[in-house]
Amino acid sequence: MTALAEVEAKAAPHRLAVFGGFHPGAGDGVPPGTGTVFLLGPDEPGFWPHVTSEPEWRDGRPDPIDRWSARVIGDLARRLGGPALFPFGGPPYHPFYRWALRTGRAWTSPVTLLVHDRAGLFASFRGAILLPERIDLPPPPPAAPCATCAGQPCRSACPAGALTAQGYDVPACHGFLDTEAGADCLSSGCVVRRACPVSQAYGRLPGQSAYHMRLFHT
Ligand code: B12
Ligand code: SF4
Ligand code: SF4
Repeated sequence: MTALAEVEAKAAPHRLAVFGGFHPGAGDGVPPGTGTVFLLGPDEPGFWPHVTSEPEWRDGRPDPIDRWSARVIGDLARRLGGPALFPFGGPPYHPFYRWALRTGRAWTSPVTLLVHDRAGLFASFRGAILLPERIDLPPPPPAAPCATCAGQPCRSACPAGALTAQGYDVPACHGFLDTEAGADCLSSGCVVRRACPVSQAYGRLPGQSAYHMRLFHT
């Protein structure tokens, strides 16, 4: 019988952490016969130097991080006895946002992006592992960090007013990124995601954000 500690131990050498798990039911969009879903995310600090020293980053072909995730998490899942699913490769997409909410370790933030108990607004997932057993999971935190967050800086951080309680105005964000003032978001990551105190304690490097922002804004 697999235990959470075994999944964590097998993921750790790849600088991946278990960002939560849940026992799926009808309506979760998970294949029948799945007892437990684990979501994996970057284990910071250290994920970015690790992944950029791997073969996929150095071979010069497109989508190195997604190809690395498919290889490493696919292999991990096989060794643990189940399939892996990924947030990329769509449309259609597997509902990672909804699955993150199901773990009880991520919540819809005041600006609609996910906020995670460890990664804050830098929540992101590299893949999911689906195992047939129903594995014991620790109880999730009692509340989102937002409940006690002084001033909720995410609400007013976007210089373009693109990410607010009303949701994400994607064209406004891209419009701002095309201006000179958008260089900070492109090189260091979304100001809203960086404003969150939980994000700040996570240890994510600006280089990783710059890579994803470049893909987002091409
Ligand atoms: C399409 C998509 C986008 C689109 C549209 C987002 C949107 N408004 O829904 C665009 C291209 C705009 C986008 C942008 C980004 N995204 Co995006 N995106 C996705 C993707 C691939 C599919 C979402 C989907 O349609 N799923 C299908 C439906 C059926 O599943 P769902 O879980 O129910 O989908 C829900 C979410 O979309 C959610 N939602 C609602 N409002 C918003 C607003 C935002 C900003 C997001 C991200 C989601 C979201 O509501 C949907 C319905 O319940 C997911 C990965 C995935 N497989 O889910 C990532 C994902 C949601 N994105 C993610 C990320 C990291 C980003 C970026 C921050 C990338 C970056 N630069 O690093 C940017 C935002 C730019 C910024 N300001 O920094 C993360 C989660 C981030 C978070 N903390 O919430 C995910 C889970 C990918 C991952 N690998 O972890 N994204
Ligand atoms: S800045 Fe505060 S309110 Fe906003 S997502 Fe982070 S913890 Fe929640
Ligand atoms: S990337 Fe910059 S412009 Fe876009 S939502 Fe984040 S802070 Fe606003």
